[in-house]
Amino acid sequence: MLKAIIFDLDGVIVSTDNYHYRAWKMMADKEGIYFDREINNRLRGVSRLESLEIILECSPKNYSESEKQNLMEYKNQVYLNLLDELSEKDILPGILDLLNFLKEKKYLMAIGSSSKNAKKILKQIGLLNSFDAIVDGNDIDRSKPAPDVFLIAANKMNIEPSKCAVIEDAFAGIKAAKAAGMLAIAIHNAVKYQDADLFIEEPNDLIQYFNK
Ligand code: B16
Ligand code: MG
Repeated sequence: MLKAIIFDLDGVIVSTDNYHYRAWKMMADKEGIYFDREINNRLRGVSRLESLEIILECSPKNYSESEKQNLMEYKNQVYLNLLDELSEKDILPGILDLLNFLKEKKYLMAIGSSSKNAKKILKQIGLLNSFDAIVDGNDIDRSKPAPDVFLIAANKMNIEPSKCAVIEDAFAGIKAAKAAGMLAIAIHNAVKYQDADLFIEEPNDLIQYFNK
């Protein structure tokens, strides 16, 4: 019997994925590196450094560790400036109804995000105090597809992993949820991947599922 639901943040609760794209695109253009939305899709759920390494696959130049640090800082600064535009209006459709429904049904709820900016994002959209646990990129050494972020969230809620479900928009996140021994629910971009246990088109589908 499920007791807790762990939400991915970027791409599930709010579309910061487009801000990541715009910030990485500015960095790539500055460096003369080819970057498009298809490459951006590979960055979903993975850490900032791993994202940069994927983008640098298109560059003939070898970047030193300090150059990589500078590129990541540049990207993050652009990204943080873009995040200032975020507000409650950016919460994706159906998410608030789903959170209210789960709360009413007494499920515990957590955030499991690879982002080091997760708390800033949650504050901007007014959801910082809506979860029983928040685990983000600052709490982990290995990002998704490693199960760590979700296992720490389960531990913080004091719930066994097998009693948790994860809602994810990224392949790396679905793999991480499976590796954690949790029910993996795919939404948006992640529905392409067969590994998930449940596929939903919108948050309301999950309300229907729990009401069955
Ligand atoms: P940051 P999630 C992830 O968030 C993003 O999907 C991924 O594109 C990004 O590289 C990662 O956070 C790190 O973000 O640079 O803000 O630390 O989907 O796990 O909520
Ligand atoms: Mg995501």
